[in-house]
Amino acid sequence: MTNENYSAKDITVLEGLEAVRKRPGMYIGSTDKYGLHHLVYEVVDNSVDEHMAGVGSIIKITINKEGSVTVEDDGRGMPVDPHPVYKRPAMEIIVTKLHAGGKFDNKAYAVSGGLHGVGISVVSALSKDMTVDVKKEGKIYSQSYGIGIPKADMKVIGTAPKGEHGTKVTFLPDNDIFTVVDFDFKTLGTRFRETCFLNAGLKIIFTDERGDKVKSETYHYAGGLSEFVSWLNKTRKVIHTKPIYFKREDGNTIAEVAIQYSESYNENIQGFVNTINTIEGGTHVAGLKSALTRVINDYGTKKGILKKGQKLTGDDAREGITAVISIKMQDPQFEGQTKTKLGNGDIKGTVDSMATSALSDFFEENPSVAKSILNKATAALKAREAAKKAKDLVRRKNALGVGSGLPGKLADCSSRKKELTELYVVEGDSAGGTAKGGRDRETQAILPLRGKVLNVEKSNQARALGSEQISNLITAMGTGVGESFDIAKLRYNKIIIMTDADVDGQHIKALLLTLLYRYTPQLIEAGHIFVAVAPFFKIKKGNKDHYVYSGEELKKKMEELGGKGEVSRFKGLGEMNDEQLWNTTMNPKKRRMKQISIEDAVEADETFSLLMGDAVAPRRQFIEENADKAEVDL
Ligand code: 1YM
Repeated sequence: MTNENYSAKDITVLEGLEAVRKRPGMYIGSTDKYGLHHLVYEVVDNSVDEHMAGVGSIIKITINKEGSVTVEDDGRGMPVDPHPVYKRPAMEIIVTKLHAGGKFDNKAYAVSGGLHGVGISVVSALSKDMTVDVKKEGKIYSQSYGIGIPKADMKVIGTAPKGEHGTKVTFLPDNDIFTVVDFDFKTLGTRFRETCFLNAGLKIIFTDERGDKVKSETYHYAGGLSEFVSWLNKTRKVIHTKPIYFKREDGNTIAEVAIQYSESYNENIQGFVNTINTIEGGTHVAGLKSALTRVINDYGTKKGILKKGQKLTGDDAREGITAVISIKMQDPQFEGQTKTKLGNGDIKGTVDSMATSALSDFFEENPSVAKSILNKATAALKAREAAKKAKDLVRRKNALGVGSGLPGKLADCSSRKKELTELYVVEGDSAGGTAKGGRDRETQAILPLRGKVLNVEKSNQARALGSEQISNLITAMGTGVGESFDIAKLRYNKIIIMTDADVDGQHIKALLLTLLYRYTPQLIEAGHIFVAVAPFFKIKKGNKDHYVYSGEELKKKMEELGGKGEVSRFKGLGEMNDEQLWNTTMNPKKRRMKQISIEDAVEADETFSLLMGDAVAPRRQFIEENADKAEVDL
């Protein structure tokens, strides 16, 4: 069959994929970086399903020199026999028909299915080229497609060595559809590592052949979720060596959980549903949290560790926890800003009761671990009570005096239309002064922060909230933190961090992002957090000033200006006057800003706990590996 010569039944096939090309967002979320990477996950999910079915064990993924991606597995090989209804090879139907129906839908084991879970036909519809090679029963079958249309019939192109079987898919994303077509090694690598942690024993070999130097990483974890939690805790001092682990089933729902407490003061619980990272949490995470609070309280009361009437809050019980919960279930419903929050109401109770029984058993059988966890939680409770006493004292003082309760350093804006307002959090009093002079008073508020921000990785919540800068920031934002967080109380639409472009500025930026990620992650998820981008150079030509934001832009601009112009480098915000700061960094019509995503914050946090945490060996390794990089890029 050629492109010019297809029959009536192929037309319906085309209509299906036509819909995908018309509205790609409906199938893969978007046509930006997110959607582009989603194509790879969609193909890899097929291979992971094979591993889950018990057949394949190695997946090789390669970003090829010309920008295409190859995914190769050692599973059974996609079926190639004629489809009973379409009378075409099954491979062709799977790759060219949206939601290949009939017997192909009965993949009972297939739960990796992705957030969009749309299948390989969507990838082929959105690819300029795609080739599928299948090794099966001694033969190698192959067929190529362009935007979802077969270029020719499936052919046997060789013999497969005895006992070898598997599927290899190579595809080149369509640059008419996607706004960007270059794959990011780190984004993909993070996902593949996660996939291997969630599928113990699966090996992924990931190679990037684009650069001068070929990059390759192998992910393979026999320990599964427990190893995942240990990996997440690699920079922390743990209070029990072996993670708590359990796996329970209830009807069609399987829950697998690993938990390990460290001396850290933070909580890091990651949820997965059918191997999809539920960044916004949801009912599975809620169920685990409620079980934890109950079991820890019950154990503490029963053993007399908690006095009569003493009760741990959820925050107390989770101080220093690192946990991963992975559930497999039928028909997950995703909600939330980024559709990464599990909504199925019944799952909360299911997970709660599974976790309650598993954790109670564990505590009974491991009293020394239970005791360390209770010590940690009661210390949190005491710190919280002490902080409350101090806060009440301050509150009483405020009640006696006048004022709004807002920090004295805050230069507020006048508009009460919240959607228009912005809070600039500025490093240093002097830059704060400049920002106050340069701002739009109606919509822009300025909060100067003096000196270093406290490292929340190394202090508990009470101490953090007791620090002047942190309490100023939280008060100015208005939302509160932890269990009393309320996004409706947010006082500004955008919170913009503005620091110098030097190492100190990077450091303060990382500290602030870590703080926001740990204490108010909801603000990041909802897209309220930004980082201001200050210019790097000023070019003076005649009486006109031009600002550029990188060395590359400088080169381009200088070429544009015919090589003439006097270049000066901005070192800090303080070097600019009010007007310059307004023109380059604060004027909403001209400024550059980076919206912070949870991934950015996670990265800042990981880098941070590495640099500031207790573990020495990984810190040394990180510094050695990054010694050639001038700064941590955020
Ligand atoms: C690099 C991408 O697609 N591997 C793959 C896909 C399938 C199978 C094996 C497979 C599944 C089944 C039986 C089954 C697919 N099968 C189907 C369909 N790798 C990649 N490996 N035999 C082989 O599910 O029963 C769709 S994909 F439709 F046949 F089930």
